[in-house]
Amino acid sequence: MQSNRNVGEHKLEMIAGVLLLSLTAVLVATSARTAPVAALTGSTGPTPAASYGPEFAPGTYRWNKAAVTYRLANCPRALDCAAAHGAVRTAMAQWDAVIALSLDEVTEGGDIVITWVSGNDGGPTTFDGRGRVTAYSVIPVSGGANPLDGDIYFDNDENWVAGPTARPFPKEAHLQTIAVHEIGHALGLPHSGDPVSTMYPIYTNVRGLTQDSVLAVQGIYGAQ
Ligand SMILES: [Ca+2]
Ligand SMILES: [Ca+2]
Ligand SMILES: [Zn+2]
Repeated sequence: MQSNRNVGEHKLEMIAGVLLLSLTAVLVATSARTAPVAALTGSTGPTPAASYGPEFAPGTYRWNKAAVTYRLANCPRALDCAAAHGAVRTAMAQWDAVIALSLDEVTEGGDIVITWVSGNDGGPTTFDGRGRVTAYSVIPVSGGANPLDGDIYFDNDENWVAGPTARPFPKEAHLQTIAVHEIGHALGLPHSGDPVSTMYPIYTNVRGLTQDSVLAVQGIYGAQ
């Protein structure tokens, strides 16, 4: 997820497998740099290459199992840990409620590992401090075979909030909204061009799980 300080927006972002070793991942990373969302990126200011969204159909990359686990590996600096974890669990539950794939929390291991990191102190990429990029997630390009598949990283320098948010980004970053978007990627969804969609790459306010994204994910895993 990414942002622009001037217009108070942030662009939802992901890692398109650029750091994974498979040929498939390399192809994804290459196509990502020419994805349609690049134009949107240009309209909101300078953007690093990694910010461009993926270019693939929903279902191209998916988990090859009926149950996927997730683990909250740590806590953000700016937000009470229980509130932060609650926001992510709520986001997870929204997806879990609509698909045949089950998403279960674990305290060790886990398919989708969720971590708050600062700068270059962890994860496959470097965060940029308060503002701009707020989160990355890894598309499950290996179907779960690669440990990085599905992992989600939140920028620990953002001012994460749970519940209502009153101040524009980057003064506040609404965790549940960003988590819902990133989990969509972790399940294999690309960006959407529809500005109201969960998977639209630019965020301006609190957003939930939208019907287009529900239908897209049900197309991959089947309805609950
Ligand atoms: Ca940031
Ligand atoms: Ca993983
Ligand atoms: Zn995104």
